[in-house]
Amino acid sequence: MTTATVPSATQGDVASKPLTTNPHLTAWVEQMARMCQPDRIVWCDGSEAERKRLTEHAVATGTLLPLDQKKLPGCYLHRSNPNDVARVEHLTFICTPTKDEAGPSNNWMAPEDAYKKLSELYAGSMKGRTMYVVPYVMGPLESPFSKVGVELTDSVYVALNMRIMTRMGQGALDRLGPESDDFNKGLHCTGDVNPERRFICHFPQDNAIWSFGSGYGGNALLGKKCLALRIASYLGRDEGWLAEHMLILGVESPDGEMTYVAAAFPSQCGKTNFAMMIPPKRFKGWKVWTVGDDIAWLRVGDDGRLYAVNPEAGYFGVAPGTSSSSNPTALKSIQRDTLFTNVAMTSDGDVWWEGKDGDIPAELTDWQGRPWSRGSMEKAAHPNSRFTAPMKNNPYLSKFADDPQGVPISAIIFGGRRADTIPLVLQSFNWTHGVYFGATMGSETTAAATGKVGVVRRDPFAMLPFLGYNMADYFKHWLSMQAKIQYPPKIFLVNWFRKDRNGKFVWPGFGENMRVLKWIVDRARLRVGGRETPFGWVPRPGDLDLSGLDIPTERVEEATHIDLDEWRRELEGAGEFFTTLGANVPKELQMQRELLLARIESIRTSGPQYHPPTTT
Ligand code: GTP
Ligand code: SPV
Ligand code: MN
Repeated sequence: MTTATVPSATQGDVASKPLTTNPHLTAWVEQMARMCQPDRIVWCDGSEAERKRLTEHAVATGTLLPLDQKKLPGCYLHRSNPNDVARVEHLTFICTPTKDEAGPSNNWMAPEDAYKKLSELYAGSMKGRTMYVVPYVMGPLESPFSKVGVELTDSVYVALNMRIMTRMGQGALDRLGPESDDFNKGLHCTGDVNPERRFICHFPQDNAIWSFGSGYGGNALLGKKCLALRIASYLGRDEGWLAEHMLILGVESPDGEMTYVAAAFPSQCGKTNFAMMIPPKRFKGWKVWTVGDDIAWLRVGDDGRLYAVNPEAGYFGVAPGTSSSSNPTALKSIQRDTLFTNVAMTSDGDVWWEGKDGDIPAELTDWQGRPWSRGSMEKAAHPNSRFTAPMKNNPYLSKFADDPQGVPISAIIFGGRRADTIPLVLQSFNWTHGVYFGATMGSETTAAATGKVGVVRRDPFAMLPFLGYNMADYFKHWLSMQAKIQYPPKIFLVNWFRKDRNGKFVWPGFGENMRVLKWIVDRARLRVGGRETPFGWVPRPGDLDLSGLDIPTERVEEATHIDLDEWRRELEGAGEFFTTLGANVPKELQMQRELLLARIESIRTSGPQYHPPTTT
């Protein structure tokens, strides 16, 4: 192991005594420490004094660079290893006893093989380093649905990020109590940040996560994708609830009526932006309140409605494209106590990224710490550069963001990044058809994961990289939820990313998505019309409020257009995808697909010329 580059302890990094007497926790920490052999163990209590200490240590050792503390108080920049800038789906494993349990859409390793392989990597890997013990809760501290986790990490950056993203510290230990062994055991070691020696392994049966060789985002902040989605989805199947890659928002009408909506879009496809939307002028008096921007835990309440809780306490948001016109709420949320990762820096200690407001600075330091000048062909900020901001910073944080029961959901929205085929908005005919929307979602790949960008792939429920068990069983689980929900949310499909012949987005998106959201809310409340198409309900002309929208009618038509040939290809693609998932894909979804295909055929063979619906 390379100890030469490892920083030595500073004052802020001195060993501490266990903050609990819980024998399960202390024994596990000792066992992991025997394997990793850190020089010292630091238990995190989540206090302000601790934040200060750890931050000073991170600055002293070069892990964090202070930004202009007058302009951006409490804000720091971190630069990750350039080979470690995104999630690594090909190195992420679900380690269930059988391969079939993980299913064909996941990478699988036998648990004993994974433990053995990673034990060898962990052995002595924290020599010369500190092991931080980071206790945390996913979900509000008082919620009966929340889950306790403990992450052992050699990264002070991870400890500081977990402090923002979760309820971290003494509160988690108090919640766990002196005797319970009901906590997720997360072990994270940055190792030598070698992609050849990088593994993110999940052991759902053991409620354990072992991550080695990456210090970035979802690979390293184990409460987020690893626990709150992969492990939680597995628990949800057994316990009758859903862990989803969804934002949660509340939309308030001028007369104070609140409607809650959850929406699943794949990584870098607009969740944070939608969750923080500022409605355009035309929608004076309307407000959108953020409950969550990435993850939703959905359960059926005693009143038969579906309730959503955001298990996180902060935003790990995409920086590029964030501006006062696209997302002013995010901009306000990152003015203080925010950690920036892989963005560019100005000479006066401010942050910068492509798509930020104002003139492009003439000179910058790029995300790798190199000088950068305007006009350079290279991006100054990495496309997956991020901010980590406390949700408390959000001026439009819902007052129910901390509610132990969550908020009642009236509509579920699925959406992807699709240059063609998928219209601006479509409502499903029923729950099964809505589950079909989710199960067959397609989206272009983005910089959130390593690999090629811009390739359309099936990403069911935006959960392809985040599901902790077999995809076909997950579809079944979604279908089975209908029987449990007395008042099921209405289900919609949206696409903000349709392009014209010149490759330009046809729909303006961002705040203008309020027009679509308004129709969705009104449909969910059964008070606006729609037109039936073979593939779902769409707004009739006049149903979408387009007043004040400064784009030609043809653009709206292009955005809402339904093309039978494109849909036939879409349905064929979905069929091929189902085949890859094995024989267990629920019959309801197979038949749904066949029904839709048959509708196209009957229009083609017997009907008059099909008139695609227009919304204008
Ligand atoms: P993850 O954090 O990776 O899960 O991403 P996310 O789903 O929260 O996506 P986010 O809101 O950060 O948006 C990702 C990218 O899509 C940013 O570059 C946005 O500027 C862009 N984007 C978001 N909403 C819209 C939209 O309505 N239209 C267009 N054209 N782009 C959008
Ligand atoms: C995503 O990729 O969906 C993210 C970022 O939200 S990460 O935490 O890295 O998974
Ligand atoms: Mn995400």
